[in-house]
Amino acid sequence: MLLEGKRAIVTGASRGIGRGIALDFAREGADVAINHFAAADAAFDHAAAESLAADIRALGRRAIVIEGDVGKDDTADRLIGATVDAFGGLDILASNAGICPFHGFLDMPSSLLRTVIDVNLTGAYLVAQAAARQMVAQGRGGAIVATSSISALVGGAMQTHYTPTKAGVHSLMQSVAIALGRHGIRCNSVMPGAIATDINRDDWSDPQKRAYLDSRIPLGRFGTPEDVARVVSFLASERAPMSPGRRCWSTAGFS
Ligand code: NAD
Ligand code: RM4
Repeated sequence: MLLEGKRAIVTGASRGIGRGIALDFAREGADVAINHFAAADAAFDHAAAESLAADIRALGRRAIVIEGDVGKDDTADRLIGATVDAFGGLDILASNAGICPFHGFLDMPSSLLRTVIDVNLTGAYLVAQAAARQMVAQGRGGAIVATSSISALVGGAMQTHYTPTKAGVHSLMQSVAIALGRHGIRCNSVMPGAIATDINRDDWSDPQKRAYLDSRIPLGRFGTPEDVARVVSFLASERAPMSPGRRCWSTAGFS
C-alpha cells in the first residue's frame, strides 16, 4: 500500500473526482477526512459524504465528514482542527473542491465570477495554507496535491470565470512547492482532461454531445475519477519523493 498509516484530507470529496481520490487513499491505507459543500443540494450531498465515509470504514480505515464551504474564511482551520482531533495529525492534503457553473463571457455576472474565484482559488489557497501550518508544526513533512485542469492551458468560452482559477491553482502549487520544500512538504497539481462527473453532466448525458466529445479524446473515452485518483495517490506517496510542483498530468488526453 502506498499510503499506509497516513492521515489525509480531501476537499470536495462527496462526489466525482474527490470521492475517487478519497476511496483510493483509503485503499492505499490512509485515514480520510471528507470535506464537502453544496448549498443547493445540501441533504443529497451530505448523504453522499456519509455513504463514502461508510465505504472507507468498510475498508478498515478511519473516516470523518466535515461539511464546509472552502471559500469561507473559517472553513480551513475548522477542517484541519477536526482532522487532527480525529486522527492525531495530518500528512496529506488533496485540495480538490471546485465548481464550474457554465456561463457566457459578455453577460457574466460579477457575483458569479467572485463566487467561482472564492471557492476554486481562494479556497485552495486557504486550505493549503492551514494544512501546511499543521505539517510544518509536526515537523515530518507531507504532501499537497491540488486538482487543476487541462482547461487552465486551453481555455473555454463558457469557462472564462473558471479556467483562470485552475491556472491559479497550478501556479499556487508551483509557489508553495518552493515555499515549503525546506520543510519536506511536496506540492503538485494534476490537470485532468474531461472526467464524467456531476460538474459536466449536461455534456456527457446528451448522447450526441457525448459522441462528439469522445471522438475528440485520443483514447476515445472520458476519463473516470479513478484515473485521476491513482495519479493523486502516487503524488501523495513516498514513491514520488522528488516531485515538487513542476509536473502536469493529463489523464484523458484532451486535444
Ligand atoms: P463534482 O461536481 O462531481 O464534485 C464537486 C465536489 O466539490 C462535491 O463533493 C462538492 O460537495 C464539493 N464542493 C463544491 N463546492 C464546494 C465548496 N464551496 N466547498 C467545499 N466543497 C465544495 O465535480 P468534479 O468533476 O469531481 O470536480 C472536482 C474537481 O476537479 C474540481 O476542482 C474541478 O475543477 C476539477 N476538474 C474536473 C474535471 C472534470 O472533467 N470533471 C476536469 C478537470 C478538473
Ligand atoms: C474541467 C474540464 C472539463 C469540464 C469541467 C467542467 O476542468 O474543462 O472538460 O467538463 O472542467
